[in-house]
Amino acid sequence: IYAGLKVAPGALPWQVSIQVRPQNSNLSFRHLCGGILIDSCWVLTAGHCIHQNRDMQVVLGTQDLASEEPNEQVIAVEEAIRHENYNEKPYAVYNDIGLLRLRGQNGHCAKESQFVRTACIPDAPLPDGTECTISGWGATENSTGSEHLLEAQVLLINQEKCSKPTVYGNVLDEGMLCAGHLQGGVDSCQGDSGGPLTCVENNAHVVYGVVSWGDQCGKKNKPGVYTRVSHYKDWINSKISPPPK
Ligand code: 4AZ
Repeated sequence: IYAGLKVAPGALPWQVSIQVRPQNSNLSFRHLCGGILIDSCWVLTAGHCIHQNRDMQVVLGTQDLASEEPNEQVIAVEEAIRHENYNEKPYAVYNDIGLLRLRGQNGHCAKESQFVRTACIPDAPLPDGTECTISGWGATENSTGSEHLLEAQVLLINQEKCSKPTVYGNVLDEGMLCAGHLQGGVDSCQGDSGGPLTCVENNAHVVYGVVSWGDQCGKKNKPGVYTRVSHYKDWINSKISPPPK
């Protein structure tokens, strides 16, 4: 996060760290991406964060990646699902969304606490200029990553403004949304991918976007691009609660 501030414990209880370990290796897990707890057994993330054939785990309720904290929960990933139409182009990533199913029993995986809680999926579109929160352990203005979870406030930027030739031109589709500050400075960055952009809707925090891509970080006229969660609501529900056979 560029221009971020440290997050208070429990302030963003849906934020997770997605960690990987190379196959056939005893090396320890390392942070790869952010993720968002949307159900006791499901984490929403970016499609580009999903790597098959890698041991994956998620850490919930954590602030500081360098130390073990009393309120953290470490849970193995049982299944990683990337959107069927995920498509990485040199200039943009399409359908950049995925889900991780966590290890557990009878629909219980993460244990809800003051530090671990699900975020809601949005119902309605939010207007241009709405202030929302981004967070993660990714790159900052002066480092390739942060040990401590950071957050920043960004503004939603509508598709028309974000598709101007001086911004992203015609590469955006309806599954993407822009947020940031066109003057630059405040932004998500590498390592924040897959993490939340949450906005307050009817007094509840809704996960409106997933950190996806952008032309570098914090640059003027190059806001962050996020996967538009409302566009994928049916896809998410079809994976989390498939119709009974
Ligand atoms: C990345 O490389 C990345 N400024 C993530 C977010 C943004 C740019 C790049 C948005 O994962």
